[in-house]
Amino acid sequence: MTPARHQKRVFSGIQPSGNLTLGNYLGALTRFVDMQNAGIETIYCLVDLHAITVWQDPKELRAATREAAAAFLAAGICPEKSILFNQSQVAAHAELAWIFNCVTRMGWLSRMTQFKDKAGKNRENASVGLFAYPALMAADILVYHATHVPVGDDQKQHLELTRDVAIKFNHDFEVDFFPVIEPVIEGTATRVMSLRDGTKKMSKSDPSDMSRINLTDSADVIQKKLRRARTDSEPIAGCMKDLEYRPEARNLINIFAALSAQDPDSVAQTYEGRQFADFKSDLVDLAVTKLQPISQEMNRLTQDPSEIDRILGHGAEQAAAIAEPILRRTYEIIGLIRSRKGPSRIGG
Ligand code: AQP
Repeated sequence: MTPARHQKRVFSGIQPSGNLTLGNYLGALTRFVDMQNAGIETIYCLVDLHAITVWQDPKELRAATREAAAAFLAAGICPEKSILFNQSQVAAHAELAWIFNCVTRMGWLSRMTQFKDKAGKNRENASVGLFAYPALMAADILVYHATHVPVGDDQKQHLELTRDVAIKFNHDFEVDFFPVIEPVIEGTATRVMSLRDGTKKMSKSDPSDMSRINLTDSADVIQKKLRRARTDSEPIAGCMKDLEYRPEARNLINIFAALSAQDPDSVAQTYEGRQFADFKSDLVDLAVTKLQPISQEMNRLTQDPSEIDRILGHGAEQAAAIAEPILRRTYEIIGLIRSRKGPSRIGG
């Protein structure tokens, strides 16, 4: 349970590890905007330190970070209502992550399926950062004493680890300091699947660009990708239960439902008995109508990188002002002496 003394505070992040996808948009960004507009305190972060757990070209990383910031803004994140910044500008994330590396157990990290997936067969060659990724994620959240974390379904295991870190820290040092967070995994599109394989998550690092819709895709590209999206030869069934063993069909119906704010069963009912060609043509119209204003706004915003940097810098100052006292108190609890402010700490 979240201790009552912790006020409700939302934190979440997205890696600037490539073009943001429809999965990031439906599973995360739209939820971020909803929480912001519900008047809750919201802190959103481009987690660039997570992105470098696998190789990133420096020039592309900088561009992807600005582009991801533009996606947040274009999707409706407002810097006057939410704190928006990139992780590496607030040193407290990395500092608390080291402490959490010493709280987290090897066994916990060894069980993380994302590490297994991303490291693949060649684990010996994976970075230590990729292995320790969930401890940094716990630090991202707990350095703000965040209580609620909206994410897609794939992050569930990492959030359970964040809870374990908070519980172990509080137990080891006999304090009630870090909140035990609530994952917020809600909506019809908590796991958007690849357009090429309905059993695999849509991911920005999938080698096939045809597997995903990027938020920067033009109307023509969206049309091409959705028309070529894998389906089966059966007509559409009238309810989701009857699509249980048809993952590609389920995925496209779920995407339609999420984009049109409908229940998946009512979408299935509307198209019952029809072939996928008709359905896909309506899905293209819907996706283009919803996504084109976002990509156009992203395009406009990325023309002015200094304005994006200004927004991120301002957000980093606000974020550091919240994180610094929490980090300072963490040091005290552990017994680490900290007698002066860090030289380059923003807002500390
Ligand atoms: N396919 C998805 N469906 C629903 N939600 C998704 N998210 C990601 N993919 C989907 C959610 O987006 C948020 C940010 O995720 P991330 O980019 O930081 O990392 P990820 O989950 O590893 O996403 P990717 O696209 O697969 O990135 P890469 O390829 O770089 O690893 C999270 O809330 C996530 O759940």
